[in-house]
Amino acid sequence: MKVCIIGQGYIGLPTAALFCRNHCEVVGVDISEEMINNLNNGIIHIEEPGISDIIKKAVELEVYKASLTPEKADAFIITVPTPYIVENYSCDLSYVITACESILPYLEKGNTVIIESTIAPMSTDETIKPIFENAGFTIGKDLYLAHCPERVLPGRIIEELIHNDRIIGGVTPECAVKASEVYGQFVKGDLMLTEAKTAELSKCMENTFRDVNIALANELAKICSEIGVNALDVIEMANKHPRVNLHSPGPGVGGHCLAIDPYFIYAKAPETAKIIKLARDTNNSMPDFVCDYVKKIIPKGKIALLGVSYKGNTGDDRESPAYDIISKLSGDYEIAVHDPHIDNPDFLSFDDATKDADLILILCDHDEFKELDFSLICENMSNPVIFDTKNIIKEVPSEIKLFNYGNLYELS
Ligand code: SAJ
Repeated sequence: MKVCIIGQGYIGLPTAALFCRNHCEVVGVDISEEMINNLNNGIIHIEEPGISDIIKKAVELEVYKASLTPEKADAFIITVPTPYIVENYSCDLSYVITACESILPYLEKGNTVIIESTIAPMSTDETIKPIFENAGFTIGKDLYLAHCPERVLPGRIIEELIHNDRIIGGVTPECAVKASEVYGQFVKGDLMLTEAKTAELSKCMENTFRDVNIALANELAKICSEIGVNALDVIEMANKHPRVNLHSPGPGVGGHCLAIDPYFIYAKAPETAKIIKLARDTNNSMPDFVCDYVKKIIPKGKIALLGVSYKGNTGDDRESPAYDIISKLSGDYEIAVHDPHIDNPDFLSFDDATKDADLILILCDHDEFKELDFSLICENMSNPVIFDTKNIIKEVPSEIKLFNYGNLYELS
């Protein structure tokens, strides 16, 4: 099978790798010339275990090729970003539409087209299907169109792409069958065949479920800091109940999924999707909450800010609440950023960031931050204080003062 994948990012490239490893030929298309050149030399641009080796080998064996333009293939998979439109929170389909239009000259009867990008409910039927119908195809008869959302966790993408169950939302039942044959090349999880609109809403709801639960944990952290209870203990105790799973509070919710997908549902039913919108607002309010407590801990001085990735052990900083926190604090404080997973000339080493700092502010749970060099901290800081918004520091020596969501009420 030959597969043409439009978009060689966090999902498109690992997906390409797995097709290659399972004896398919892949053309990976992207708009970035630099990325294409690198990929054709086996150099990848994402930090994700396992992918680099597969792509290197696939380039050598000439089963993977990156290109600026699509080619004829049996299946076309669209994995381009879908941001939200700031004014009305709706799903910005412009990249998906452009990608669909870009494959039109290469499409042949019998091909399968799959949209993997997360899209708002009804997008496939109302917006994407007409692009192909207007080009003369009859969907379900001579072209097969489906929405098959990805549902993988950064850091475990290869593992999850293979083993997670997969939603296959066909525009017609025939489309779902054809799309399932494509994923049958490498997916070992169940392939669940359904309608496109069901697939769209299921995907958005998965991330909304998590966003709402995180909002609940964040609201609990705020309540506890107000009334004088240890929020972390509450979560630990409550989670001993067999049917309770309180999530973890943090500095806010980042990433390209949880921070965006709930808006796609909200935009479709703004009068009804009240919990969904409130959860987004609560999570968006966390940078302010963090900044308020930073101000209570130190009114001015130097902050060593650890971690700007949106989640631990990735170099992905999309929608990271850290940037909001940096911009809110930088007027009043000297901010020294350290993030071992992000290549940025403005970021400092741990030693330089903490030198003469008044506060260490932890915003991300990278493994490197779980075991900090406390003796270096005591050497570098005259009055060492840590504010750990991710609850990753379990114990500190007596010379260091630790704040986390368990004891913020001491500052109220
Ligand atoms: N976070 C918290 N508290 C928690 C859990 C997470 O504050 O208890 C924060 C994280 O720090 C991060 C954000 O939420 O800023 C999102 O992290 P995440 O690990 O929950 O989610 P993503 O965006 O990396 O991946 C999600 C996953 N969805 C679900 O778990 C329902 C993944 O399976 C999806 O494939 C992915 O979104 C996607 O592509 O949609």
